[in-house]
Amino acid sequence: MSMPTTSPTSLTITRPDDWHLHLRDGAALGAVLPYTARQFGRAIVMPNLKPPITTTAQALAYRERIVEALPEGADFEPLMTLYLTDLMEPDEIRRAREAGVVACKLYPAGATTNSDAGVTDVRKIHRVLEVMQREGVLLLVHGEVTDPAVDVFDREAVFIDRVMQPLRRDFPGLKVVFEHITTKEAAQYVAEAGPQTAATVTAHHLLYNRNAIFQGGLRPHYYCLPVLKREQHRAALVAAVASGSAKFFLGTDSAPHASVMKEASVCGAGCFTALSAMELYAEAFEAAGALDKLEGFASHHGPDFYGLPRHAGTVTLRRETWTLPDSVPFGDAQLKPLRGGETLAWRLQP
Ligand code: OTD
Ligand code: ZN
Ligand code: ZN
Repeated sequence: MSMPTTSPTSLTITRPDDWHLHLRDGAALGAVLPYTARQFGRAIVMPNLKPPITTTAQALAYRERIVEALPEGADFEPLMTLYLTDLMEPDEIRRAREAGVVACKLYPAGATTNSDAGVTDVRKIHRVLEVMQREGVLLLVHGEVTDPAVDVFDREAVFIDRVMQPLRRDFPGLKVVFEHITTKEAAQYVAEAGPQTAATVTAHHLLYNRNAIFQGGLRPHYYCLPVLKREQHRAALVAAVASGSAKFFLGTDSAPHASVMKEASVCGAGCFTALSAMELYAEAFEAAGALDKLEGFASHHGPDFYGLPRHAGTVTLRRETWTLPDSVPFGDAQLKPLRGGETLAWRLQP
């Protein structure tokens, strides 16, 4: 079957949401929040602050700081999460649910930035997971084992066998989001899992493979966790989102670090993409010939899985060449967006 080749000059879609975002706190929060509030109607706010957000009271106070940091007139709702530790009490989950917290985040201890207080063994939180399953609180998973004997590039695939499969067996009714998937194994696992399992996919994992980290020298701004993988994995992620499957939805994992922390002998993990998130996703979907699937991915599948209403309003992306700033202010420091100083083909209006 031959498909007509279309190359639209603009694309209007239901207002999108970001189902995985790092906003930080204090001056950093004030610096990055306006970018997300312009791009998205809601965002799932990750709890990996220092110290982490482990109680309902902390989540509500953090929510308050986010709302206070919003630009005048912004129409944006932060969706709050709790950070699971070995010591989390089941009662805290009930309190969180009543306070409007929508999800809890499982960080295997030591897997990523500020995850040291994370869970050392999923068996230690079984009582908590039972309450989450019963109360309809989602489990968001950083899906990498931390076993130092496992190669960094294999940690996601090994996590599926060692943690995800038993977790799914033990808690079949729990809604689980496999966050920021990076491998063909994870894409296949989620596609074949039951309706209670979904995944977020970042723009950078759709656009780049691991060569990007080594292009002409070491490129710290392309270093994130889970780390970029081989081309066959990137291609599998693209195929998963281009299929239109409702199990895959948008989560930028935009994770700002001051450029002095990125361009250092020990480079912090994280790509800052919030400034041009929808533009980057549009580029990835267009390259796959799947622009018609962007709206489902960005605006429908996420709220449907979370059981939240889709937005009534729309946003428009226009085909327009523009140059991303090389860096933007970040408190007293500077922050370099992924692709900073380079041109993009799409631009979110206005
Ligand atoms: N990955 N950086 C961060 C979090 C994520 O695993 C993640 O969700 C961060 O800086 O908070 C990163 O590379
Ligand atoms: Zn993560
Ligand atoms: Zn993240």
